[in-house]
Amino acid sequence: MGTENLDALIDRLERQAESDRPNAETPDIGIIMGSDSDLDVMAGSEEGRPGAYDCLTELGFEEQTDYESPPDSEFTFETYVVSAHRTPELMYTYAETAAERGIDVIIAGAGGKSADLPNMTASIAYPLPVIGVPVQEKSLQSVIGMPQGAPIVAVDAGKSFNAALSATQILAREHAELRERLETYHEELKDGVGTVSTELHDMGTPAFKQRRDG
Ligand code: RP5
Repeated sequence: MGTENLDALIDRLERQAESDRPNAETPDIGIIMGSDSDLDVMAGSEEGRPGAYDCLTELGFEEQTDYESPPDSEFTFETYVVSAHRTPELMYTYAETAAERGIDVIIAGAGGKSADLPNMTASIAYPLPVIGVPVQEKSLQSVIGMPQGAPIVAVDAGKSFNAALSATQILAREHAELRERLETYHEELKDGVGTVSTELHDMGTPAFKQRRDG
């Protein structure tokens, strides 16, 4: 058995880079992760905390699953598994073709102690901004530990939701509509604290806990 699937994926990315599609039709954000075992952290899950997928869809982005046929939303993202150690050639191609493929920001997550996908992607894709997500606490140092001149922006372990917010903040510099969505999100967040604080106080601690715990 050979590496047909990997080779086909690399070819696909290279062809897309050469296709010169209009920027409005290409994904704005590229989400990559070292393994599909990172997906619950990177996308978000019912049992765990919400992730980048949840954040972006809440802000009105749609996932683009066909490069040639974008979804209706003006703002889109794509998702791939790209392993720095198992498929360095795929990591290289993804990072090198990202700008030509119309990606404006990359969110890259990896777990384990050698979480090299975010930092290597940042080096290869430079000057495209890369937001690193350490999938586990033990991945933190290898994600953020970049030498001077080779920057990466990173979030705390597991906080891919914040990575998506940061990516949207970058895009919002050019898109007033996204700025408004971010402001609305923040107002809702603030108001949620107001609601919960009032309810806790007015219901009293035992009744509040009972309602919360079902
Ligand atoms: C890292 O190794 C991946 O990002 C993942 O977090 C970890 C384990 O990968 P699997 O063995 O589950 O594929 O490179």
